[in-house]
Parts: sequence; structure tokens; C-alpha cells
Amino acid sequence: MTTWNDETLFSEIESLALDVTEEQYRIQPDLMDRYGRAGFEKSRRDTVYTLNYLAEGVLMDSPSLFLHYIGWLKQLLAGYGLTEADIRKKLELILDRVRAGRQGEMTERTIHILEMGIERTREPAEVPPFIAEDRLFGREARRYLDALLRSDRLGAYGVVDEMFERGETIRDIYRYVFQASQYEVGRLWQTQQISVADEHYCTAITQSAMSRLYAHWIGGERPKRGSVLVSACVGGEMHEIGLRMLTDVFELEGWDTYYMGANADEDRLAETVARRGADIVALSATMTFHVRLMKKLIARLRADERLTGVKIMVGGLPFNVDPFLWKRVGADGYAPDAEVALQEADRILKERTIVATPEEAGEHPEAEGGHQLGS
Ligand code: B12
Repeated sequence: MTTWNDETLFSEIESLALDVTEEQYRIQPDLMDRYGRAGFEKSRRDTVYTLNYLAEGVLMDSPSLFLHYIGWLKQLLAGYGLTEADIRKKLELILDRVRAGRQGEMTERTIHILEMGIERTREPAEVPPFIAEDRLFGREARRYLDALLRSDRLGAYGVVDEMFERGETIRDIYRYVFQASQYEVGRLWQTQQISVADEHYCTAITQSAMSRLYAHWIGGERPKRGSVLVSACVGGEMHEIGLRMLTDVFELEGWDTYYMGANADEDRLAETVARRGADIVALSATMTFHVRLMKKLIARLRADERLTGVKIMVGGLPFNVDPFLWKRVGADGYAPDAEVALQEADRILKERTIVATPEEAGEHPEAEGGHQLGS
């Protein structure tokens, strides 16, 4: 039996997942009848995810990261006919192995978080819709998403054009139409109301709708505030639209921004931050199992003597789940969305001005301003 202890927190995940899945299929042979060999493989893969979320919750001392995942898993698996008792059984089998390998503080924490996870399976896990017609721009968001879901690209563009022509701001279109519809697309995928292909299609059209809007504002008149933002997703992270929206909102507000997109290379990021003379680096992670990479990346940036005085802001799903997580990864600030991020950036920069040495507070002569996409 593979066990779990302080040293093997991550290294044994694959074999532990196999062991637990085999045991569950032995105890519940009906699972093989219902889902076959392919179902077994999916279950093993899900267990790898479960253990990664667990390990991340343990390392970050953040039970809520794991508890949020259990709620999400419960809703996801319900679509496949798996019950909360099935999830509980899996967690109990993991708990047995953690207890068997018991040693040290991390193991204690793991047991505690797992026990809470087992309780969490008993609670409701419904995610309410992200679009409601009685919310601000709710009708537009509804029409936009409906167009996407019937593969009507021009219809979706039409909703955006209509809003833009009647004077709604790009910031509002991003927030109330694009962000809301992306969240709703995620919910529809999770509850098996749409396929992965549908989700990819909706996302691609939203990316193109954002790009179409650039023609209206990139390169045009805008306020200039002389602050520089470099933004990137932590290594392995593919979710980049939220960070792109945030970067655009900063650009609209007069920042010079440099967007490095998904899956950023650490050395290139550090190099870019130094070369652009960034005031703030915005780092994004959506998948919880990237949080420890975020912590490592921040430590790496802090250790770079070219980057003294550069401030680091973080965001993305796990930081919204645990609003204190940003402190634990060593960031200077966090915001739940692009709008709040603007205020948070001001707060961070004000704080820097108060404590900065004269050199740190100075201008960045080498900074090359201007909004640039891609890396
Ligand atoms: C599109 C999408 C994808 C696309 C991403 C394409 C792209 N170019 O970005 C692809 C297909 C790659 C993808 C893959 C996966 N995805 Co996905 N994806 C989504 C989806 C539907 C939309 C993401 C999005 O555009 N959101 C809209 C933006 C505007 O919102 P946001 O990211 O939250 O950003 C805002 C704030 O968080 C904040 N913010 C973000 N970054 C930062 C940074 C700073 C510094 C600050 C201050 C603020 C900040 O400001 C942003 C703007 O307001 C979400 C659903 C969701 N709820 O987000 C699922 C979702 C995130 N995906 C999910 C999953 C499970 C996956 C996969 C594991 C699926 C799989 N089995 O392969 C993979 C993992 C890939 C990886 N390793 O990264 C789950 C995650 C669940 C969980 N509990 O962790 C979600 C929530 C779907 C769901 N409801 O189940 N996905």
C-alpha cells in the first residue's frame, strides 16, 4: 500500500492514485460494470487531480483550496452518475493511507484537511448561473452567450457592436459580457450542458471579439500615467484571457503594459520586467496546482537584484477562493478582478513611494512604453 508522508507529498501522487483507484474498484465492483476500463483510467486521473489539490491545500495551509475543489468535483461527477458517497469513499481510502504513513506536521495537516473534505461532500455543491437578466448588462450578456451557443459568431459580434456604438465602455463590455459569459460557459461545461468543443468555440469567439475591439482603441488617444505593468501566467497555466482583460484595462487607464500571456518562462519574464522597467508585475494562476509555482516564481523575482522595488500582484481562481492566499505566496497585493486590480495597484504604488529609497522611487529611463500583445 502506498502511503503519504511529509517527504512524499508530491512524489508519490501517481502511485498513490493508482493504488486508491484499484482499491475502490475492488470494493465497488459495480464501478467496472458501469464505466469499464476507460472509466477506471478516468477515475485514476481524477484521483491524481484530487491529490494535487490536496497537496496544494496542505503546502499553502489553505483548507479552502481543497474544499472548493471537492464542491466542484461533486458537481462535475454528478453529471457522470457518480454520487457523493463515491467521492467520500475515495477520500476515505486516501485518508487510510495518509494515516498509515503518519509522520510530521504536514501529515497532521493533511489528515485535518481530508476530514474536512469528507464533510464537504455532504453539503450542496450547486453553482448558480453567472448570467441573470436583472443584472447590469444581463440582457446583453444573455444575447451574446445565446449567439455563441448557436454558433452565430456574427450575432455575438453584433451584440458587442451595438453596445459600443451606444457608448458603453470597453471595460463594461469586458466585465459584464465577456467575463460573465466565460464563467457561464465554464459552468455549462462542468454540468455537462455543453461539450469541450462548444467551450473552445465560445472562448475562441470571445477572444476574437476582444481583438475586434482593439481597432477602436489601441493606438488612439488615452491618458498617460507613466506606470508600467508586465503581466504573465505562471508556468503551465493556459488560462490567459482574464489576465489579458486585466492588462487591457490597465492600458485603457493609461498604463504602459506588456502582456506575456500563458505559460510564461521564468527567465524571460524576469528579463522583460527588468528591461521594461516595470512598476508592477501581474501574475495569474487559475489552476490551484499552479499556486506553489507562483510562490517559487515570486521568490525567484524577489532574488533578482535587477528587480528591487518592483511590486508583485497576483490573481486568478485560487486567490478568489482563499482571499489570504496572496500573502502566503509572498505577493504585495491581490484583486478579484480587473476593476479592483486598478485600485490595488494604486495602493501598492503609494505604499512603495512611502517606503522607497530615492533610487527606487526614480524614473525608469530604459522603459519602452506601449501596449504589446504576445511574447
Ligand atoms: C476558457 C477556459 C479554458 C481554456 C483557456 C483558454 C485561454 N486562452 O485562456 C482551456 C481550454 C485552455 C482550458 C483548459 C482547462 N480548464 Co478551463 N476554463 C476555461 C473557462 C471556461 C473560462 C476562463 C476565462 O476566460 N475566464 C474569464 C476571465 C475574465 O476570468 P478570470 O480568469 O477569473 O480572470 C479575472 C479574475 O480572476 C482576475 N485575475 C485573473 N488573473 C489575475 C491576475 C492578477 C494579478 C489580478 C490582480 C487579477 C487577476 O481578473 C480577471 C479579469 O477580471 C473557465 C471557467 C471560469 N470560471 O473561469 C474554465 C475553468 C477555469 N477550467 C477548468 C478546468 C478544469 C480546465 C482543465 C483542467 C480541463 C481539462 N480537463 O483539461 C484545463 C487545464 C489547463 C491548464 N493546465 O491550465 C475549471 C477549473 C476548476 C477548478 N476547480 O479548478 C474551470 C473553472 C471550468 C469549470 N467551471 O469547471 N480552460
